[in-house]
Amino acid sequence: MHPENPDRRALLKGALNTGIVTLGAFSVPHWMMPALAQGEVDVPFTDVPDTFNPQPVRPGAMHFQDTRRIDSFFTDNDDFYVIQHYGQPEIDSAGYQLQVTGLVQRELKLSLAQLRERPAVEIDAGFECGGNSGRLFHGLIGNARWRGVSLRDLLEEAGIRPEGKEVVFFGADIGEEEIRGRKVPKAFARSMSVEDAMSAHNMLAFEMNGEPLPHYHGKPLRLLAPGWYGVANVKWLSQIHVQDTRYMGRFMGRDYVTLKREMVGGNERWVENSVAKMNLKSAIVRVTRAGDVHTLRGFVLNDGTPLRSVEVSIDNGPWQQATIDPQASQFSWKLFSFEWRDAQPGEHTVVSRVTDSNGLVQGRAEDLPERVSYWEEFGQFPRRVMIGA
Ligand SMILES: Nc1nc2c(c(=O)[nH]1)N[C@H]1C(S)=C(S)[C@@H](COP(=O)(O)O)O[C@H]1N2
Ligand SMILES: [Mo]
Repeated sequence: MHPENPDRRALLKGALNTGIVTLGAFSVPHWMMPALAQGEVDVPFTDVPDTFNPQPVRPGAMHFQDTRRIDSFFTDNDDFYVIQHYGQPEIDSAGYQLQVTGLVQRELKLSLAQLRERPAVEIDAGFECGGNSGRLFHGLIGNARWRGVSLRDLLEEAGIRPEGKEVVFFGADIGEEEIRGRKVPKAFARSMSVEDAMSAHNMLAFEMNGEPLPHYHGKPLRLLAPGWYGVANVKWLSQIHVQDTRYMGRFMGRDYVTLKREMVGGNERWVENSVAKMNLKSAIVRVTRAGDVHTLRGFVLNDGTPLRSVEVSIDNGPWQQATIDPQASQFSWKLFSFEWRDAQPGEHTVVSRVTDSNGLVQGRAEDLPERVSYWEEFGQFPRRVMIGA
């Protein structure tokens, strides 16, 4: 399935279990490695009722990844979470055209074939919905290898005029919104500043994990903005428009808006911000046991700032270094693991925290600024597990 190596996913699935292999508990060839090593069992959490039961992806529906079963660096396309607000439009790839309009030297209209003729770029990137949370076992998440064309190159070809300030990305999905008593058709849309849009990492993606972009994930073309929350990654992209004002719309100004109490130049104020770049976050999502050894596993997401460390603490004990999966790259998720060797029977609290190279530390939820609404939950996530005798 993967472009360079069809066995790659199988290898990746094996890679996370190497801790077990090196313990000498047993050894099997990588390509035969099951999701869990033989004799390795999941240890359920006791804090969240284990009734959460994500279903296979279905047309039109929202889909969660069951993070308690994460066993590979790349999320299968069928398992990558799915969210949309106006349904999933069917776009005929043959007739598809991307428009680039507004404050540019030359407006563009490009077919998928024309886009595919441009030099291709690839990046491993993971993201989560801005509404992801512990209630959902953080299941609104995924990590994939994306292939497409550089957004910056395309914008340079169109030539942003000096008065252009904001780049708006419109999806082909249209919903009816009632605004001030009037029902109007509105496309899903998000915008970013010209500076953010011109980041070298942004791409217009037409492939996901070596396959044409699946319908649910925006076929035939989506924006991929590495380091941003899911909402910025506009699916079924149909138009890119450059303008000289902020773009106002539901998903910029009304929904996906985080309300926080912050100090603003010495004054305490309630501040509203669009959900934008990802906050520094880690969470433990899986605990397994093989013999005497328990393994804590989790993920880190952030805006691409390099990391200094990921640590875990057990029962409020000292922070101990976890190991980051070496496949991690700047914008991918970073899977981590920690071998817990002296776990005593009984119920325990386990928690992770991540620190980036600027010294920013993932804080405890109770130490973060007061926040209304569930957007951007990125505080530490203590979990409870029961260790058997
Ligand atoms: N066109 C369009 N793009 C969209 C959305 C949408 O409703 N319409 N939802 C956004 C949100 S809120 C999220 S979290 C991500 C989810 O991307 P995925 O379904 O590929 O995981 O898509 C974003 N892009
Ligand atoms: Mo989202």
